[in-house]
Amino acid sequence: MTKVGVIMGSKSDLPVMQDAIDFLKTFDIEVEVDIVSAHRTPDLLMEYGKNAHKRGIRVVIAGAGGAAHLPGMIAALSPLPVIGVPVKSRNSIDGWDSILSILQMPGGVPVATVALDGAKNAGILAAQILGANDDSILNKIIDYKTELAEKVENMRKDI
Ligand code: RP5
Repeated sequence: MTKVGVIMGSKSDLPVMQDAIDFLKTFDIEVEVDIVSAHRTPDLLMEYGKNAHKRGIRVVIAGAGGAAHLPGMIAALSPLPVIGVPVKSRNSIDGWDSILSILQMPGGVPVATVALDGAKNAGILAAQILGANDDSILNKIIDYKTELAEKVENMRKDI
């Protein structure tokens, strides 16, 4: 079964990253969750980046705060698409450090970066990447977008 790998630099990132996990679960997409620290477990980072695709993972969502090297290093090592989630962590100045560390990748090594603490969008984007090649997921995305539009239509009726 196709899997999304959700990794983060610390358990302290989990409250943010949970939004991606929860979204993917509503789509019945298998999620493998782990903690991989670029700076504190560099050997694990190397192992994850080189091998994630060998066990069925097809998209990686990586979240980290502060000097956030995890998404970029996974993108350097892995053939998989990597979605980066900047996290406003306790060691972050104001979030910009994490945003820029994840966003400003050199040409050739892309990380699709979502908004600060924007893990839900990372989950949606991962589902859309899988949905490009899986009609059942694609149809769930279509339904999800219909629901979004209905919510706004209800707001318009209530105002
Ligand atoms: C980063 O440092 C982690 O991704 C986390 O956002 C931040 C703080 O980590 P802890 O001190 O909470 O373990 O590497």
